[in-house]
Amino acid sequence: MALLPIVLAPDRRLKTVCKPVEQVDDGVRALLKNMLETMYDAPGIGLAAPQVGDNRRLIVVDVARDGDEPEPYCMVNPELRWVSEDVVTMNEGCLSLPDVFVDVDRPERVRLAYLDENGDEHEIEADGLFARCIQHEIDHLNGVLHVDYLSRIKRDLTLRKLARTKSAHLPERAKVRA
Ligand code: K1U
Ligand code: ZN
Repeated sequence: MALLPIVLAPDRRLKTVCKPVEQVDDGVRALLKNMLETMYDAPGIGLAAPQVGDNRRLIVVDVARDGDEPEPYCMVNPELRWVSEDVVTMNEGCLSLPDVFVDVDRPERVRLAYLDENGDEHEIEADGLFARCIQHEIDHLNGVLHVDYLSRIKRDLTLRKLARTKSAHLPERAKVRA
């Protein structure tokens, strides 16, 4: 297993629409495992493949509370099938935009279909933080960041500030190249 470097904004890899996975093979399973390890280490409650520089439709999520049993989900080609009319607002963070928190309105409940790490199909309903995190991660697969919900002027200001401070958030070994 390996910890993967997390791609920080601004970066074109975070603005790309990811490609569907055609076959859930050992390579995909290894990437999902490394993504889970990277997410727990960050720490975070979700992670999408473009955040580790891969452009396939893969996400991992675990919203279990500290001290509870982990509840990891590996999702391949996740697809929203239904969203509730009730919308809730939450202040969201993002591992690719450290220290940037944005109020985002999202449907409170969703139904989605996905393949697991064995290629088996699932259709589940999610609510609360689980639904929130799934929607945030699916946004990543479509090249959408939480700052894209801000007005253009606020988003541009935030991204410009991040570009200036980006090297402060990079691991030491990456700073020579940055
Ligand atoms: O995709 C990401 O950038 C991960 C992100 C997911 C997310 C956060 C908040 C709302 C929706 C989706 C994070 O995990 S940011 C870190 C975070 O929220 C957290 C970290 C430790 C404990 C609890 C939460
Ligand atoms: Zn994010």
